[in-house]
Amino acid sequence: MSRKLRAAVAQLGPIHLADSREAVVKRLCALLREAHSAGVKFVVFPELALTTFFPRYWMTDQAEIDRYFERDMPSPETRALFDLAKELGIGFYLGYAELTQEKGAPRHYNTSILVDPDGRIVGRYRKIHLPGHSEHLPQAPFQHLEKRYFDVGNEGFRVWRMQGAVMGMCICNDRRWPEAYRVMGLQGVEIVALGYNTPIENIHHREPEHLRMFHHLLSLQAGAYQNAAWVLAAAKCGAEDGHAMIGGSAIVAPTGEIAALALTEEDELIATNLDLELGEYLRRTVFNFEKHRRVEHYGLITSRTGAKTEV
Ligand code: CDV
Repeated sequence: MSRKLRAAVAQLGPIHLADSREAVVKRLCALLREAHSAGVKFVVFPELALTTFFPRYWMTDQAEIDRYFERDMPSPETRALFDLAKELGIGFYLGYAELTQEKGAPRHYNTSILVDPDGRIVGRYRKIHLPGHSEHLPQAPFQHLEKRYFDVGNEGFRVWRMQGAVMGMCICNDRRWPEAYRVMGLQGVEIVALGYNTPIENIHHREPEHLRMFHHLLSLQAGAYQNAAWVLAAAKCGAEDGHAMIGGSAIVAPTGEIAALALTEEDELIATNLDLELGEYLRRTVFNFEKHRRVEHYGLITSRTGAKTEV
């Protein structure tokens, strides 16, 4: 019997500093209704989907920073999204900034959750590959302060069984790291959900703009193919208060082929029927991990972080 799940990526256009959480949640709910009309059962929303991409702003007042974080999930403002998803019988992935307490101290994470069609949170992921910098770079066109505002995720790359599939999560910059997909691949992941906010400009060095989209799609396609998994990637994009970010939300098949691609830089839904058996021949043949992996030669991957040439 074939296993299919009709799934969608719900791309978001810009969220400006002046936009309230309530206004954003209304947009998420509109996309969820559109998904329902299209027969979709699982929806992926972007990274930090409730606010503007605030790591672009230098802030020193912790109270000001904490305004972008959620202390509870569902929060009073997101309750409507959970209720609607339950009413429509749709599971979803949502990215947001999480403020929690660990051993009596505040911790800040760039987090995503998996919510089942009954509105229950079944999985949580805290971003591990935090990009950017922690110091103020006054010469840069904008900041990328994820290393300042977030703690490194402390829960690893896990998978969960939901809606008949093995699902994993990662967030934005994680998609550029093969280790992220592989750790999920080794747990039999079938669907990798991820959200992202990728500025069109690289603040560290100038590069042609088209490379941002090329590297984004290259990373998704390689991760999908090499782990025989569907990859569902949702952008927050367009110009937020003048700061432009790439679109290119995509659904990538286990073959590495792009099954659906967003065309705009606005709120846009793209949907595909995920055939969960499509990756099986890859897992049986070229990527039969049990048969072909040679872990005795991979030690450096976990014992060494930076490259070191010893010859
Ligand atoms: N939000 C992100 O993680 N953004 C990063 C940076 C490096 C642009 C990304 O990988 O897209």
